Amino acid sequence: MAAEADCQWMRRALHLAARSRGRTWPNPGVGCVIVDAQGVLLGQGRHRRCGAEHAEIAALADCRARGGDPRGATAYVTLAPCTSSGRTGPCSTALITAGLGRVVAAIPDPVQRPPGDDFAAAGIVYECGLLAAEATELHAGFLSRVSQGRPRLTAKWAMSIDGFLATSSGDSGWISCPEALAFSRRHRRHFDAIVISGGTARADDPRLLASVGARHGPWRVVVSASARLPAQARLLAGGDGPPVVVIHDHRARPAALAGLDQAGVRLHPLADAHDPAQVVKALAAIGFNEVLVEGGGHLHHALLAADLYDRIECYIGPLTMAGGRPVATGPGVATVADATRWLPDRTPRRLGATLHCVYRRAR
Ligand code: AOF
Ligand code: ZN
Repeated sequence: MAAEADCQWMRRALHLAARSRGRTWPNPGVGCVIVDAQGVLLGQGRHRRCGAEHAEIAALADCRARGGDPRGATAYVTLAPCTSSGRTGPCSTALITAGLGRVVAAIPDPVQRPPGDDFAAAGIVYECGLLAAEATELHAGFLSRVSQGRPRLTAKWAMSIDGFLATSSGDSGWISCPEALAFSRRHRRHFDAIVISGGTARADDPRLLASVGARHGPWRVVVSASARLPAQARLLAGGDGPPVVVIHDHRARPAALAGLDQAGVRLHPLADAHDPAQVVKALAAIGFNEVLVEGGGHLHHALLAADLYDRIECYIGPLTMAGGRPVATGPGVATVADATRWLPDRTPRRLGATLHCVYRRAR
């Protein structure tokens, strides 16, 4: 049984790490806390963006800035310290040089050589596995991309009680209430990228921003084989929001591609942009760890049918349509036995008159 104090400090490191969600891709948003033998916090830090110092280095710097001495202290890290030099130096070496007495990691880093031998040689006690389930959830996108070559994929849709995304004529405004709209917009900032289909881009003309006028935030990705986006699309307007990527294929006309290129769009060609596996691979190749797919029905159908979603965030608005455009447009399974099973992730939350339900794929 892990000591309660150890759990508390690791929880603090996890909270710090959670603040980096959506900001560090392709890197994981790691958190680190340094505590002395008396149980006094000496310093804390987190990885804030790709290319910036790692969590351990930030925590050591914080410790020194507060006039603390990390010698003999314990470092709690949400992911095992790195042992190689990438954009920054190995954190294992920095911790050894700083003279720490003990390092506690929540989970191993699958792309790094484990630091245990280096720590042992330096006389540092090293433990890995504290609050592993929580850290695995927090770093799930990074772990999925580096271990399986795909980001963690979350589907998001707002539907009527009777299961429609839009009316038969395509009207989808105000299915949920203002509280739910505000929540779901802010919630976008926890993701590295927001993905929609070309059809949704043309029909709804969304900006896909995490807040009004946001310069930073998730990249905006449109999957459109033909790369057809109206020149006046709000996604392209202004040019000061987060980058826009269009994933397309040979069906795209050169003139359409040239127009997008001129508008500053990053073009990502595929052999077949209708193949969901290729799209997901492309998202991983760009470096996204956590991706939110906001529709529409054809894209949801393709990804559901290929069992490529890991999570679903479903908003149920307080209305019925008695028909309309379904969440997934396409042939479904033949029998209930063939249906895909999902685990409710938490108690549904009420946002005004809207229910927010989260499901996790039972893999
Ligand atoms: C850590 N602490 O805070 C993070 C780690 O290119 P670099 O130098 O930023 O290294 C990126 C790799 O470092 C990344 O792939 C992952 O394995 C690890 N991330 N490691 O010790 C941190 N963010
Ligand atoms: Zn590191």
